[in-house]
Amino acid sequence: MPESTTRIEQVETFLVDLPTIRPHQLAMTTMHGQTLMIVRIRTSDGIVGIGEGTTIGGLAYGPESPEGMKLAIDTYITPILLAADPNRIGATMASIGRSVQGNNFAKCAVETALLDALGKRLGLPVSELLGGRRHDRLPVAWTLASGDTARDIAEAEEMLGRRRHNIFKLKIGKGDPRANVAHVAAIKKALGTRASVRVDINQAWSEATASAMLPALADAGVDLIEQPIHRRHVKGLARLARETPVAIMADEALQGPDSAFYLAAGAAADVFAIKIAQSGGLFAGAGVAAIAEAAGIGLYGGTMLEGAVGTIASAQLFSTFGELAWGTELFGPLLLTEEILEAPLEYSEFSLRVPTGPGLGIALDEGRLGRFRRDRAERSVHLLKTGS
Ligand code: MUC
Ligand code: MG
Repeated sequence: MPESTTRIEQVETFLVDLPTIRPHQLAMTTMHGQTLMIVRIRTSDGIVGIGEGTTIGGLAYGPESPEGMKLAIDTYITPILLAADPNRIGATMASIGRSVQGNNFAKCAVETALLDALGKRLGLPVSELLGGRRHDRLPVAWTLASGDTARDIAEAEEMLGRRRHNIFKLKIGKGDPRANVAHVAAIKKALGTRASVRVDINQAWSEATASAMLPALADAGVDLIEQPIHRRHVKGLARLARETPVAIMADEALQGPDSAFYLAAGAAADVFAIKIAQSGGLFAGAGVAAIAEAAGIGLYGGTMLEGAVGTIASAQLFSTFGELAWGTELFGPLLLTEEILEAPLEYSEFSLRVPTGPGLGIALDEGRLGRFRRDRAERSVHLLKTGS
């Protein structure tokens, strides 16, 4: 595209605090709410692109927090954007990359907003800017993480009954590993062949514990085991992948194409959880997927429990993959009590419909969003203080 006269006039960031429908218990934290960092990029032709950066439990999951993303964008990325050509996303992101190290989540939010704006300008969905859509609907897993076995089983039954999900990811790794395995076995026994049951240990076990527990998870009928040990221990993950009959998936170990190449070269995982934020953006996520495909590693569309904006940005990318052998877990908006879109996302028949409109194909409901903006709402102070 020739250099355009279109300019970026304004970059706005704000935080939105939303409650979750129930506590969400992971190995490293229990969530009671989710904070979305929304970025809006307004260009001189009147187009507004939106992006989102979200993580899990503030700084409990990884090195970036919503507050930190906002600061990185406001202080360091916005001056670069204000001098950039919004139609040249590759050059703009490269320029940001030269001045801002790390900060993958913040960069992903900005890249999403640039893609949304360009798609709107061209009248094309973001998927078409990323190589072209190959799937109109994506299978969506649900995470059972209430912390209570009976409640998780009841939740799974409800999802199966409504035909919303038939793939369940169980968050384990907190407390006694044997109790974790018993919890998983009880849920798989109750659901039988009606559902695929998978587990995510979120790095909580040592290699010795994982080596002792993984056969029992296999015996229980688990289909997929996600990030059992610390992300640094790539050789350990490779040993576990070799000795375990069930597929092993890398999540936290994947921090963009460089780590994907290292993991693939070391045969450290059978499946990659592609996350746009962890990868450093949608183009970097596509790079991770390309390495997986070249290495014969299965693809899974991961989430950072994003709200609707990050979820649809992910969906736009995942819809371009040839084969998504393990489906996706793009259920983030369903974990939140509030709808923040003008038109809700369509989840049915165990899948999510990828929007077809220009850009991301979604519109934020300003009124609803405003009620939960941290800079406007009294309520969010309470959410922040209590985490509930
Ligand atoms: C993770 O580690 O995969 C994805 C689903 C969920 O419940 O938590 C996330 C994070
Ligand atoms: Mg995970």
